[in-house]
Amino acid sequence: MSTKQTLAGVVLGTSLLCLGAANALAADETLRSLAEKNNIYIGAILNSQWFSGGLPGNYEQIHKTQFNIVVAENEMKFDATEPNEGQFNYGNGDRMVKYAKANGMRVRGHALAWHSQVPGWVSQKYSGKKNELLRVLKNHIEKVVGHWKGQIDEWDVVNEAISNNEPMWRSQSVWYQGIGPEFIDSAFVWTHAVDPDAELCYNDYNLEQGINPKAKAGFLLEQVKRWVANGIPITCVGSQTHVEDTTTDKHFIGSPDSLRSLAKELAKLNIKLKITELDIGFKSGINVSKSDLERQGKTFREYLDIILEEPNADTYLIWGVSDKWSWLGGLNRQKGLIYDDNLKPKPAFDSIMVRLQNFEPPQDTTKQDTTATDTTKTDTTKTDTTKTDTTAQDTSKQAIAHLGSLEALSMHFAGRTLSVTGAVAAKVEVFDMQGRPVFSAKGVNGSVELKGVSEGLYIVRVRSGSTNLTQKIAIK
Ligand code: 9MR
Repeated sequence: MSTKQTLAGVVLGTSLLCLGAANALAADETLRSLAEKNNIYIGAILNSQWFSGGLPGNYEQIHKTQFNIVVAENEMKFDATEPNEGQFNYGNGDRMVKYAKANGMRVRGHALAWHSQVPGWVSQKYSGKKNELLRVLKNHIEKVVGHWKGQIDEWDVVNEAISNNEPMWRSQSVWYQGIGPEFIDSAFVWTHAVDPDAELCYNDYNLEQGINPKAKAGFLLEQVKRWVANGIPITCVGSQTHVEDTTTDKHFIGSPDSLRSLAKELAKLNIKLKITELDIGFKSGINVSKSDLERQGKTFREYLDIILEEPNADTYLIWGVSDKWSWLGGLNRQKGLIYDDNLKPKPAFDSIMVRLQNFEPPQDTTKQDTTATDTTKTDTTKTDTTKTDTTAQDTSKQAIAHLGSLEALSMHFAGRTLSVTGAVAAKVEVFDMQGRPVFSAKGVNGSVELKGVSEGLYIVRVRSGSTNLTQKIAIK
């Protein structure tokens, strides 16, 4: 058992004891192993200091042990990847991708079209020149996305394009000023054309502050509806979720409930919600008490619940590892992460760990399997990985009749070999996480090898008669 886990166990005290010692102290349990059991991604950025070798060795050890998704704090942004026109710099990004692959992690790319961290040459040469800006942005996307094609699982294609106050497009942006809001549509189309397998997100902050038309997320929802209706290849919304605990009576602006409402609205559009930059900071300068840290842990847990419980939510990514290396000081906030200055787990770490240990997927028999009729849709099967899905056409009675003397339909994996029991001449289909078919076999009795399916997460669907069984799997 690592020192970190021992400490976490000590800090947890009585609440943990209720869970039973064997469960709480399982030797190899990490956030990562528990996230994988729950079919979600949990992650933290690689801080910029990691790229210059400025972090202690236990930082990386913690990072790769506890997390299974990674994003670079600054190293894939426009100013880092194309500091001068046409001169591309992929060194740091390549290092991160190599690290991620070596440690079996999913990779986020952040960010392609953003008003900030755009190098000076863009506005100096091309401010207000629409055609030139379109050319520059298209070329940037084609080169950067092309360089990491197949290696970056999801891109923040557009970041922070909505203004903070009254919801409208952010006008202080070289892209918006010169091109208009259609730079967003174009960025998605260009990215998809280069890497059609990547998930493509719109990413922004303050999305946990309500979905009414006057809130930022309400405005965004209208845009997402339009993008979907127009065939713009967006697959996800990233909620940065930089939250402040004010320690006043009204502790938080925004709430997990609001973000959950956004997830539910996005599900109707078959778009995923991801938490991409979570931190829950306190105002700088105040004394943060033990109970403040416990409340912070509870809030971390409440945001995690959305990812565990909403079928179209799969990612919980924290904007930093330790409070020692955090951007929050620049925002006049402090102590917003789950490890303290000495890389020791905080109560927030424990809250997340305990929740992952105890989460039971809801026994929800009314869940709709959207992959059954439309393979381009959101995966709504995430939390329902073991049950027979008989809901697509309310076929439960037929399913029971069909099963007759058969055992219940089930599937098991050994490497790439899928064994099906309880089925006669089953149809086996495998979809990637965007719902695209990657493998299919008919007439399966017993087992089948999933040939040609590369490493990654997939949804497997087995159909036998009128019975469907879907399960999320990781091919390693
Ligand atoms: O953490 C990043 C910090 O090191 C940079 O100085 C800053 C510059 O804009 O960007 C920070 O990351 C931001 C992210 O890229 C987009 N969402 C807000 C993040 C925190 O500011």
